[in-house]
Amino acid sequence: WGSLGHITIAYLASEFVGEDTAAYFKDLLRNDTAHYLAGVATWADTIRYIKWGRFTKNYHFIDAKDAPPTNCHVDFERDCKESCLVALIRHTPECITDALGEGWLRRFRLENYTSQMLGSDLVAWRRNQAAKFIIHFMGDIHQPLHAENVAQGGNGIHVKWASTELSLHHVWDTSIAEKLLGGIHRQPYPAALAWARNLSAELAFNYFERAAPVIELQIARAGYRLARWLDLIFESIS
Ligand code: DCM
Ligand code: DCM
Ligand code: DCM
Ligand code: ZN
Ligand code: ZN
Repeated sequence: WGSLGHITIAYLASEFVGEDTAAYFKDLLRNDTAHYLAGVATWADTIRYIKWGRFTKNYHFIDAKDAPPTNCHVDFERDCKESCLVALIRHTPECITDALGEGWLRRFRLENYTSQMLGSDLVAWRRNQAAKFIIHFMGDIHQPLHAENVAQGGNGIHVKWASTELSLHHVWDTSIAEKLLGGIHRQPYPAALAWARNLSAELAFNYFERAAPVIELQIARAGYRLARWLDLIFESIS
């Protein structure tokens, strides 16, 4: 998701968590306001682009090698190599048992962020970081194109959106949600490049009307599930 999606999911989660869970995460994230989850929801996207955080770039998705639209499912054995989105949140770190190469310990410590949070020996800044990854990845795991291999999650599918050429991935990450919430206004695409649009698939006229409810449902699920997940983490360690 784009920022709007992640922030919305985090606000939803803060509506649903228990009081004690909220107090715990406000303390951990050093933020006593209503924005304590929303304020860190996009942090994982900001560190993808800086040197030390580059290893987390591929953590935001899992490439399910299924066959949509006839057969849609994630197969953990098939789709998750040494690290993937699902493994980051899952409690049992099955998927990284094959990652016994160099740097295994470091990868292990950074990969399964839920396991990290449940451990008692985690230094405070790492616990803080693990929480921020969980808040973000619980969102991404609900973006359908973040769990699909075809055209790298739709990044290679070019479509027309409000006379602009965008990837289908971007439309699902950002454009539909922004339109739904009356978001930003886009400049018309430069006329000189207009001819290039015939490379693009024309989205069905009612694509927005059909996709928007799916996105709303996924955002709602992500927010509610994130809240329950944080509650369970808090209950386990308290
Ligand atoms: N690293 C990290 N989080 C940071 C800073 C760095 O995960 N905030 C990465 C880069 C380090 C590696 O983790 O080389 C190991 O860090 P450490 O030696 O602090 O465990
Ligand atoms: N962090 C770190 N080492 C750095 C930079 C950041 O360990 N050189 C960690 C600490 C926090 C997170 O990254 O978990 C960012 O923290 P903050 O937003 O409070 O700066
Ligand atoms: N992405 C994805 N599946 C892939 C590759 C990328 O879901 N196989 C996501 C990650 C980012 C967006 O697509 O949200 C753009 O990725 P990148 O910046 O790596 O091109
Ligand atoms: Zn995305
Ligand atoms: Zn992400």
